[in-house]
Amino acid sequence: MAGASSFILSLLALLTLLPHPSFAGDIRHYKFDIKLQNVTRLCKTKSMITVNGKYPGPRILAREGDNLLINVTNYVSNNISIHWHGIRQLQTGWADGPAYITQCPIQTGQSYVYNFTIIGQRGTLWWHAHISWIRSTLHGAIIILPKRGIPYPFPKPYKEAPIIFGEWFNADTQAIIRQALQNGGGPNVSDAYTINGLPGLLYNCSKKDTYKLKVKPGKTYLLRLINAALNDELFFSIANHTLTVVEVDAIYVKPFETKTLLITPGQTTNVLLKTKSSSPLADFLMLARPYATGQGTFDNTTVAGLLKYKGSRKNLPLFRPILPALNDTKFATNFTKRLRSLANSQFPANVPQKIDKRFYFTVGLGTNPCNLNNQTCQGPNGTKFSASINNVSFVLPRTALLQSHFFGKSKDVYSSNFPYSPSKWFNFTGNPPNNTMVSNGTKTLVLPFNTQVELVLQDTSILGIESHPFHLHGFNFFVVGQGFGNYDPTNDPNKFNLKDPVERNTVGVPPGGWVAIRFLADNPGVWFMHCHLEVHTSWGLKMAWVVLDGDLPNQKLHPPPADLPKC
Ligand SMILES: *[C@@H]1O[C@H](CO)[C@@H](O)[C@H](O)[C@H]1NC(C)=O
Ligand SMILES: *[C@@H]1O[C@H](CO)[C@@H](O)[C@H](O)[C@H]1NC(C)=O
Ligand SMILES: *[C@@H]1O[C@H](CO)[C@@H](O)[C@H](O)[C@H]1NC(C)=O
Ligand SMILES: *[C@@H]1O[C@H](CO)[C@@H](O)[C@H](O)[C@H]1NC(C)=O
Ligand SMILES: *[C@@H]1O[C@H](CO)[C@@H](O)[C@H](O)[C@H]1NC(C)=O
Ligand SMILES: *[C@@H]1O[C@H](CO)[C@@H](O)[C@H](O)[C@H]1NC(C)=O
Ligand SMILES: *[C@@H]1O[C@H](CO)[C@@H](O)[C@H](O)[C@H]1NC(C)=O
Ligand SMILES: *[C@@H]1O[C@H](CO)[C@@H](O)[C@H](O)[C@H]1NC(C)=O
Ligand SMILES: *[C@@H]1O[C@H](CO)[C@@H](O)[C@H](O)[C@H]1NC(C)=O
Ligand SMILES: *[C@@H]1O[C@H](CO)[C@@H](O)[C@H](O)[C@H]1NC(C)=O
Ligand SMILES: *[C@@H]1O[C@H](CO)[C@@H](O)[C@H](O)[C@H]1NC(C)=O
Ligand SMILES: *[C@@H]1O[C@H](CO)[C@@H](O)[C@H](O)[C@H]1NC(C)=O
Ligand SMILES: [Cu+2]
Repeated sequence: MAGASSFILSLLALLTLLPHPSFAGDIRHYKFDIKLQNVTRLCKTKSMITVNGKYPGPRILAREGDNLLINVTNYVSNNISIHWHGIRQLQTGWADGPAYITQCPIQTGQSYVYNFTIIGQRGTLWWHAHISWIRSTLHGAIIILPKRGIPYPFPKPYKEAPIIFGEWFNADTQAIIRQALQNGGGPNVSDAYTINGLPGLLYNCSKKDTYKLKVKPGKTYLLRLINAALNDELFFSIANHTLTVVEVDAIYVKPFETKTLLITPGQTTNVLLKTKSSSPLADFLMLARPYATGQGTFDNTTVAGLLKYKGSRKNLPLFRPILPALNDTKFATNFTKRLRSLANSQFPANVPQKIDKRFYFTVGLGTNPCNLNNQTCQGPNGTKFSASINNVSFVLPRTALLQSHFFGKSKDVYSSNFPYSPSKWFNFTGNPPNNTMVSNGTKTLVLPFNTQVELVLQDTSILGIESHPFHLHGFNFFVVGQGFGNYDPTNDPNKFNLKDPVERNTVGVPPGGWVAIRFLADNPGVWFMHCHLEVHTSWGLKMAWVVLDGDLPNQKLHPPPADLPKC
């Protein structure tokens, strides 16, 4: 007996010493040529940055365990980098993509091969440019099938369809954000939302650009929803149909039914759509429009797609779903509280239980002094809009953090003193302080390998309460609690769900409230964390974690690939 158990123990020890054993899949090559393409929507033609001339960009199809080699070549004048949103990038932070965090951008005429293996993940994710506002046109779906022979934990769908929500701007988004950052005001809003690149029939000059989902009666379809919009959380609903939510951010959830769902930029949601048992003599609109909580102006238009039953006639009556009010926080709260991990033996919820480090971050807007000679800026009271975490507005370095970290040259690039908790305490969700000026810096927080982290993100009322969809690179996290008002460190933890909380990579901080997340820092590298409303990221609502190597070989960041772009 003793011999057998010590044999098993040494086998286990051997297994942990081996490099990640999970690369048992295929090698998949993709070629991404970044080039300009003329695209016409709403009767406006725009020369836009695309991958392979496609808008939205090409779909990446892989299987859990596959090694992806994506050769990105930049044929446009802008610098480019691409992020594989939600892919954990275990030991391969070099392939994560945020510009000046894990890599310098790919310059004009250069190529970079993103090389990563999909370990322990399956579901819907997406890729997008991670530099300035280029992701408005540079994004696409990543579909990761389960390993061969492993079924979905829900009825096998008859067919699948990606539903990518985007934002169409008649103007160039680069110019929009450049101008806003210069004059300090809020950037111009989009002209339309899109489903798979199409604004739909509710906009002028757009009837022919309507996404159509053609279905058969009595079947189950898997819709892979992705919110690729720049600045807007969205409500989505299909008239006269109920959706069953089965997965978010490539993590299966306990299935539940809903007529309407909420999806923030950065999030993905898989739903089952069961069609009616016989062909109804009707067509059905699928609509999406914003959930908006801030005080700024926003694009309040509605994108429409059509659900059509095959073989049905023309000129059928058209039904329209009822969406929540633009500011329906009650609905948003109710919906997000229904999301629960499967938490079974096959798909356990490994929630960190013994927390090593606790952090409390305030997130919200703020201001910078106007630095325009002779002029007043267009932000609040003649200032410039800014945004911060714990009053630090993050300044991107000129070289990438990950290289600086790996080569031990961080001294002049970043500091490691990002505050654990707010430096100035006030009633965060009460009356805001008179002084709304923020500080700035390139500050990080260092975590030893395998630190169990708890982080509470607290919205502030500075320049108005607002929901912030927070995205963490390199990890999934568990959403263990959320509430309104100020987080109460004495009483709120008693209400945490440590059993089956939803696991994801992007979570909405409730407007005027807080959310508590937990993650295990088991992935060495430098990992960006930011609001996925692009305008807030641009204003500085971002920071980075530095996770140190562990002792074992499979706990260390790989050395950089030879073709890593230079600054
Ligand atoms: C886009 O349209 C412009 C103006 O019509 C034209 O000069 C240009 O060649 C077109 N570009 C592409 C990539 O088709
Ligand atoms: C990537 O694509 C570029 C452009 O086609 C090509 O020149 C380069 O050799 C490719 N890189 C690799 C590693 O295949
Ligand atoms: C991709 O990276 C792995 C290590 O993560 C390495 O073994 C492999 O050779 C790389 N592939 C290519 C084509 O460079
Ligand atoms: C769709 O829903 C509306 C409102 O609930 C209802 O009046 C109508 O009969 C339904 N139509 C079909 C074809 O299901
Ligand atoms: C959308 O915004 C415009 C301009 O602010 C406003 O006139 C209109 O009433 C709004 N529409 C809806 C549906 O809220
Ligand atoms: C939502 O908007 C409506 C109409 O614009 C307004 O009457 C209501 O007070 C708002 N509700 C909240 C919670 O802000
Ligand atoms: C919350 O969701 C449940 C389940 O769908 C529903 O019955 C209830 O009416 C919802 N409450 C609100 C306030 O939306
Ligand atoms: C500032 O304003 C003065 C008077 O209007 C003008 O002469 C000067 O050129 C301005 N300076 C700048 C930098 O715009
Ligand atoms: C702008 O200034 C006014 C008057 O000084 C003040 O009441 C208000 O709070 C200020 N607003 C902001 C956003 O700083
Ligand atoms: C914070 O402000 C809110 C809103 O004004 C108020 O309800 C709450 O009592 C305040 N909390 C404290 C601790 O003062
Ligand atoms: C903020 O300004 C208001 C009015 O200008 C003043 O009454 C109040 O005392 C100030 N509060 C602080 C904390 O300075
Ligand atoms: C950071 O703050 C300093 C001091 O207030 C200021 O001079 C500098 O312009 C700021 N930098 C950025 C990028 O906002
Ligand atoms: Cu935000």
